[in-house]
Amino acid sequence: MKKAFIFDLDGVIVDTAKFHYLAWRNLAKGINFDFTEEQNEQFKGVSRVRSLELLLDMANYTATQEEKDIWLVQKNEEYLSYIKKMDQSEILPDVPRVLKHLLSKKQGVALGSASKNARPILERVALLDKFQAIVDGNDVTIAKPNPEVFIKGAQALQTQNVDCIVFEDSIAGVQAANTAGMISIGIGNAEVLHEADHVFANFTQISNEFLDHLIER
Ligand code: B16
Ligand code: MG
Repeated sequence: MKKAFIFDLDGVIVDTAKFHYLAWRNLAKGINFDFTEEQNEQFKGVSRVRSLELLLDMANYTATQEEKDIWLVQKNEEYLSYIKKMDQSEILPDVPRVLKHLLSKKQGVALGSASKNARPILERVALLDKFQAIVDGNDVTIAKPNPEVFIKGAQALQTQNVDCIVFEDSIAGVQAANTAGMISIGIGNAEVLHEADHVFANFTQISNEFLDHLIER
């Protein structure tokens, strides 16, 4: 049996939410807004443009299009300065073991991320060659919870949606997988991700036997 396993990036393979937070917080300081880590939770899985809109709403700040354009570039430049310092130690626990197991069983493996920086991040952590297809923020026109990103991943691996399994840390991503008719596996808090078919705190909780069960079903 051949299935396609589609991985989200931020919060599933690496924890880059902390870098997004630092960059958004510095930007918020410029408009005298104290952006908290708790507020940053709402930015997970959300596109860069939509994140800025959310931040401006929170700060109750009406920006011109010119300001928005400048800030989007500024935020990304600061984010990239953190990404440049990443290495393999930033890969979340047991992700390499799961990838290795799936590839040893000749399964399809793809990335499905909202980030426009997915490729440089995978390069930094030396995982780029593990993915047979990469669908990221540069390839999609409609953001999660729309299933476009995962449907494109399935197409790239020439696999039917019902034969796809998605690993996601965001509610919007789980909803996107469900809408596409794929198996959704939430990585994180079971209460937050209750719409997922299965939820695990992290990959250390996902056994090779469970992966085999998904392959054979
Ligand atoms: P960028 P994912 C998402 O990645 C992040 O969770 C979200 O916080 C970020 O705003 C978005 O990518 C866009 O990222 O600014 O790098 O294009 O979780 O879908 O892998
Ligand atoms: Mg994510």
